[in-house]
Amino acid sequence: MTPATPAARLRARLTPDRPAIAMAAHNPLAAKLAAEAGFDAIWGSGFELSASYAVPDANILSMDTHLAMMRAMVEVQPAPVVADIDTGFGNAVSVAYAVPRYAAAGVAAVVMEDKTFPKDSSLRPGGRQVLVPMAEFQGKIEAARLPGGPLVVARTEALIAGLGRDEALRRAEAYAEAGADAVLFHSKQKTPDEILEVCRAWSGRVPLVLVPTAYPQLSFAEVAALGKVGLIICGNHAIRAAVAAMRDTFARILAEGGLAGVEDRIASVNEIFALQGDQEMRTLEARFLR
Ligand code: SPV
Ligand code: MG
Repeated sequence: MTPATPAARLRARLTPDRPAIAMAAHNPLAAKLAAEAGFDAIWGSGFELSASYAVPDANILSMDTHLAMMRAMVEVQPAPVVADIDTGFGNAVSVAYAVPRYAAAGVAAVVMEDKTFPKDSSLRPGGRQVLVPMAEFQGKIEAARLPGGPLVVARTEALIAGLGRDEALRRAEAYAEAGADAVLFHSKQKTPDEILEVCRAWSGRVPLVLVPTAYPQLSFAEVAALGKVGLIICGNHAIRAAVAAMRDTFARILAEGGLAGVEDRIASVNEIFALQGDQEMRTLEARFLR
């Protein structure tokens, strides 16, 4: 029997009565920690990766930088990787060249948004949120579909762009019609009202994906109760946790004039060895070094 592809494994987990939960990661170590913690999938976030390079999430980094990161995440941990390919790095032709490379890297899904290239962060106050025409994005979805390839998640930014619920739903139907395996509705409203309204009005034709960064008060159980959402993405919580922890540690070391005070507050060197796969290397050393 052929082993299930990463896409098939993820598809089986997009269960609206118990949505899969993905944690964002900006490097393979963060992906490994998320898988160890028990998350169902890894969100290969453009926001996190850009932040880890200290540049804006606006297609400043190249596709190759993101692709290399996705491949490295796939290599070191078992959870399916959901790759954030932004707008697909150009037009539908760009998408047709990009997605096979993501498939070869072993990702389970690509998430592509209907904004113009270069994109701007959806969460940025006053950001450029201009959408491509619906038919153009349908072409991009068709270009992203590969037999046996990653799932294609079509992300509409209609709510982010202020175009309202009806436009969001109209686009979502058109994207499902074009072959999207799931639809992501993104909202940056500070309460879940807008997203709940859209989810309730959704036909249910394909599972939905949510990124509740702006409305964190919506619990996973409340999302499950909607019966429409297959995947919840924790969009940027790895990088934000890392920044808070590093800031605290760095300030403490300088304030205290030494390292002793942080020793019990940070991971031990042995923990890091374990995360680096030290045990596997010892096995190789024993077998092959002479
Ligand atoms: C990301 O994490 O890169 C996303 C989600 O696309 S958001 O930043 O909310 O747009
Ligand atoms: Mg992104």
